[in-house]
Amino acid sequence: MSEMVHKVFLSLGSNKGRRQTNLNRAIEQISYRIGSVVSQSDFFVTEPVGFKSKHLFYNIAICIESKLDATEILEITQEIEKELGRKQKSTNGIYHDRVIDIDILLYDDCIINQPDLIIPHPRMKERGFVLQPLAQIAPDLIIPNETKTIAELLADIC
Ligand code: PH2
Ligand code: MG
Ligand code: MG
Repeated sequence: MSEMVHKVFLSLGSNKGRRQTNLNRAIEQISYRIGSVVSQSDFFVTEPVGFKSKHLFYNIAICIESKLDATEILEITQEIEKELGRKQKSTNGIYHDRVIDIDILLYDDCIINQPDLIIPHPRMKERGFVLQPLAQIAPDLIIPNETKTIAELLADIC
């Protein structure tokens, strides 16, 4: 664990079970185990993207302050997903309905390219269900290696 406090943006989604409860439970666990939640978007109801399902998603973005490194955060978010009842991970890019999905979008200004962890999240720029909540809490943020703000990236895809 490093001493510094890191600013971390997460995207959360649920389209199975009690969706708002699932998200609230995840946020509670994140705040206990990863770091304090400094901002939280509204809940956005979104159509499933990349797979067919009749179950709409609830999506939110949160900003947390954490002393943990990115790999530790990944491990804990995966534990929380399991504890909340997530059974299946996406396999070969095939998505399934999920009780909870927690994705790390940004970790300070870091660029991380590990087999199991890519930051900034590689698909965040083209996903409305990520950018819309994120634009609510960080419209002027510019992600590493990008020139446009989150609000501008969102306008591009709208
Ligand atoms: N997550 C996915 C794939 N598709 N669609 C919506 N609307 N919201 C999500 O969170 C989502 C998705 C992969 O994690
Ligand atoms: Mg995801
Ligand atoms: Mg995920």
